[in-house]
Amino acid sequence: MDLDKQARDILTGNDRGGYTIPTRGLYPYQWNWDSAFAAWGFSTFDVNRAWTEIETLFSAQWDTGMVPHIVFWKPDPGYFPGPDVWGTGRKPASSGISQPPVAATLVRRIYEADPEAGLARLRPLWPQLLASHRWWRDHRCASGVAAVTHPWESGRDNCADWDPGMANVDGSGVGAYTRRDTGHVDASMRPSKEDYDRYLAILQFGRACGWDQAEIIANGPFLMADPAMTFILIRAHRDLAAIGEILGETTAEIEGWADDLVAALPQIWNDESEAYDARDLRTGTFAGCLGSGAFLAWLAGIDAPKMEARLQAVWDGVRFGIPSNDPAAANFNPRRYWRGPTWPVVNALIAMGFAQAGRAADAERLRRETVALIEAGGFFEYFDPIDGTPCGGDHFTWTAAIWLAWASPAAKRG
Ligand code: 2M8
Repeated sequence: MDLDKQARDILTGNDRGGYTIPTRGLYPYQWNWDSAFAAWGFSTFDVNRAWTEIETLFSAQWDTGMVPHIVFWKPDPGYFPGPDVWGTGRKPASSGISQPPVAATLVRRIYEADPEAGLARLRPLWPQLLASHRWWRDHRCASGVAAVTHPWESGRDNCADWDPGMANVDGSGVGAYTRRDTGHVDASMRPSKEDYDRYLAILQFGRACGWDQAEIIANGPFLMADPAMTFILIRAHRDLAAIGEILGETTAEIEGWADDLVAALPQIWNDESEAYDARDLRTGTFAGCLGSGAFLAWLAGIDAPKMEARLQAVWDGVRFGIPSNDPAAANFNPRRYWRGPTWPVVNALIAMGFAQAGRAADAERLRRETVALIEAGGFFEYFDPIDGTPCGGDHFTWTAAIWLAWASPAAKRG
């Protein structure tokens, strides 16, 4: 069957009425950055539905400005940890952390694809987007670059990048619980029990302090500077400023937020590995990891000539796309989620950066390699970057979305 049609069918099949789930079974709720990608995909064939996806996500925004990483619209016992475990007391029920703020970047694209239809939808979103960016600025960028308070906040949950921070988290007292993820996909592709204990310990700290951000930043069990989040946020601030210009708003403050992040980048430059690197903000320790996070630099308009040779080695070390970890690293695992696999959705973001930097050949190579994965394996959550084996969940929303908006031969790439 035609892949464009299959991708559209996946988006409409995962539509739960105003919001899209990432995939049935494994992820039965609305996820923050998945929804922004879903909207980008919808915009290729139903722009009204694209705007609705974003509006539904932002309708769950907290009064603090935070857009939660999961919105639990309808109870589903098939996912753990659910709303009772998070205990945020919000309506609609949601988790207590956020996720990469790709919304402004993708909203700008959705608007530009059809400005006439978009203007009336863009205007009411402006204060919501602005409040969410201010939240990032106030609560995650106080020490310079963008930090994450939980690996799940990074969206690149199980990356080796988080190992130094996770090593300091005591997961021994979290109590008994039953995981659901390993009932949906092979346990060898998912995080270990020790990882889950620590994820829960961090969650329980947040819950115990009533999700008080000052307390979480000052004393929480996990706080790491994240290159990927920093690059995504720089790009998102610039896109938000461009949206502000369209709406006739003042944007100098937002540009200032982006400039401040750029000025803080030396904080996450690891001289030893000659690359941007995640860093434990409690101890100062670098993760010593090189993967897709560092290679989002170009998305932020950052040219990194010193990282060039490393990029080529990591990319040439696999066959398909840019991997989430260096294939030469001892902790590289091509199938365990985020510890080595390649993610079509991250490839799309990196390619956006390459295109912006005038690296058309690199953008095209990344697209072709991603197309090869999807053509042979289908619309899976992620893939083994060496032999192309499809991994994780099937009929996956963000893979279908980036197919339509970027990878497909029919996509209008701008
Ligand atoms: C994965 O994360 C969730 C927790 O948020 C999980 O494993 O249960 C990550 O890949 C994340 O980036 C993604 O948003 C989510 C849904 O696709 O799945």
